[in-house]
Amino acid sequence: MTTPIRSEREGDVLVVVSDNPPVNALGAAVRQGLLDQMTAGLADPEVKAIVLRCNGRTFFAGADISEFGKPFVGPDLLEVIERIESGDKPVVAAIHGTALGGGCEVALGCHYRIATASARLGTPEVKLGLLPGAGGTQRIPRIAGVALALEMTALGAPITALKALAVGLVDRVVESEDSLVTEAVAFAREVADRRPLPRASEKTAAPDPEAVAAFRKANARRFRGFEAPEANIACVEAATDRPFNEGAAFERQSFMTLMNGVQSAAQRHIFFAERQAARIDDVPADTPRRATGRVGIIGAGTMGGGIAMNFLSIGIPVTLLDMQQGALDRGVGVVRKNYEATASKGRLTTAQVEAAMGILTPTLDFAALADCDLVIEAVYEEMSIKKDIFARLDAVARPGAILASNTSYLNIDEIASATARPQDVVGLHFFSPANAMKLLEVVRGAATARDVLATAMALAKTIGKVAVVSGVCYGFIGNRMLAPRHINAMKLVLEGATPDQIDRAHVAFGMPMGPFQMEDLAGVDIGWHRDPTRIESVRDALNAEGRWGQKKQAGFYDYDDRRNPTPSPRVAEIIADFRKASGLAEPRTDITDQEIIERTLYPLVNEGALILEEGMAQRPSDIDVVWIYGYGWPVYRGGPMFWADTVGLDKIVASLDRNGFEVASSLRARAESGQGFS
Ligand code: TC6
Repeated sequence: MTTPIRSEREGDVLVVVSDNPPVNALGAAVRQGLLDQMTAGLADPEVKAIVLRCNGRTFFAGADISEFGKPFVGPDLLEVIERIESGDKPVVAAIHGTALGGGCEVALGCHYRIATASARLGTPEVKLGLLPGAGGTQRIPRIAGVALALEMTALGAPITALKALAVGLVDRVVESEDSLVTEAVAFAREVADRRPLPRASEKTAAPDPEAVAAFRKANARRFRGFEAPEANIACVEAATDRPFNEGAAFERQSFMTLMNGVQSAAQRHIFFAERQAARIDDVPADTPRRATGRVGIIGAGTMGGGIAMNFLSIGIPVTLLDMQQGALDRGVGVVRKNYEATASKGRLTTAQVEAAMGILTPTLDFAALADCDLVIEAVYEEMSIKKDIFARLDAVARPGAILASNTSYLNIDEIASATARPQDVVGLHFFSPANAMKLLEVVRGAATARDVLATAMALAKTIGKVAVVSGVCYGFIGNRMLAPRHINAMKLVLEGATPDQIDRAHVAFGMPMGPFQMEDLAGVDIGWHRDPTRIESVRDALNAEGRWGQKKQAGFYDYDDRRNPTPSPRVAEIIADFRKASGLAEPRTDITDQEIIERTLYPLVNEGALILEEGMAQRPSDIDVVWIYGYGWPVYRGGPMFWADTVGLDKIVASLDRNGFEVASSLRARAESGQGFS
């Protein structure tokens, strides 16, 4: 068996090298190799000091996550780190790229650390529902104090090499990666005879109860529902009130509890699901990409402006087209205001704001789109308008330009039929606010060319989005699944649940907001027929009274000037009147949160199964990614399809049957065969 770990001699310094692409994950073979090489180096009388480095793009990026949840193959990482730290020869970690998780913990087990200026160190395990289980929660506070340890472990925030230098987590920083090995060897020689060896485990960490309390308070909202952050905090506290070995044992036990729990399984599922989503089954990874050096956007509204910011922020020039000067000016003004708001929080410099605004070209002239490589239409959701725009675009766009629509519901194939080049047409469905939301649904039309898809997926990554491919169906993946949730939430209201009760059940489940809060935010009037005399639903009745949502300070809730919602007595009356006028039964008072979840989220899962049956999503995990990044589904529940497995598909089918839903045949078949979605 070839080992990913080898060593080379530089005089009296042994350089141990890991070569385990793509990210030098610390899998079983790496751990064994490290143990062997360290043991040999420590035993060799010719070796006075050891340097540990990695080949490729990064230092160890952590434990090998794909090993988690499977039978363990030794040696474990603790043993490797213990061997390094307890040895009697100095070991210097030479860090480039990202020293993450177990990788950071290996580095902290070394006696010295030297890093390139661009390197970053971090313990992001909390994002996988875990904690740094190889001594990280015990060593970081001992070196850098409790406050930073909390940020690094419970928030999973990485730090730069310079910050690490300032707090003592690294000892030296070198400018360039080219000189890292030479400097590390020189450093190793410099410290070869220095004793005692600095061992992080031998330091003490001062308790800092104020920092812990302030940290808990500041992050209470962010941590809501998650188990791992609190476990990280408890371990960091343990570093301050017990000896290293006891703290490490506590850390180990807490790590195993998290590892065996559902939350971490869900978060690990999403880690891989997100990367898997980037792959399109029949589009090979080496498919050539088209140019995307200049982007055109049609429509300077909220959506168009938000989309533009994605490109401007990374230096891609944007031509922004609108039909009216006023709308164009407003759109450009909003983009500037958004950038300036970010700058006022210190997250952008004035120069960066001006650089972004400097590559934005507003225009009223369709012909100005002629030199764009990609044009994204973001106008009103009306097929005739979209077709008209695509016909005009077809006349001016250069051959080979990608023509995209940001439609959230409409048929991409019909839009493409307005052009003579349907192979160049694709849906790029951004989510609002488009500059911030991470999800991008890439809608694949019947004729969309493979290189257009490959380009869209790559571009999504460049602008920091997570892209998921959807087939052409009404609402694509996300909004299509949203529909049964909303329809059934409204049915429950007519049966006697209040909008507030339903929203609370969804928030308790872990969603950022419930269906009615979401309607108020998006606008209750979206899709309304605009005839105030035609009252066919509670929603019509709300709209007829101008209760269009937050923008009117009235929707399903009443809002104060700061947009704080309160349940609305007027809405309760509207619902009661509608119930009476429709001859519905007396309201029930026995509706529980469990019933709300079953009758709103099980139908959503059922719709997901239909989407898979029809081939509108490539895989169940893609659906999970859509819901995590597009709708704020709690990541610790792993997305609706993963969650469905944890509930049990048989239970879900039984509930759907009981409540009179038509169950997707594939869902029933999976439930009967015991085969889950993940
Ligand atoms: C831990 O350490 C616990 C310790 C306790 C010990 C007891 N394992 O993200 P990319 C794969 S927990 C396995 O596209 P980038 C990834 O799936 C771990 N595989 O690249 C992908 O595979 P694909 C703590 C991993 O340049 C490929 O590598 N560490 C791992 O955009 C490229 O990945 C973390 O949580 C892994 N640890 O970003 C760090 N990491 O090509 C997780 C990556 O087959 N990793 N892969 O799809 C990252 O944050 C990023 O990968 C990155 C590189 C910043 C290192």
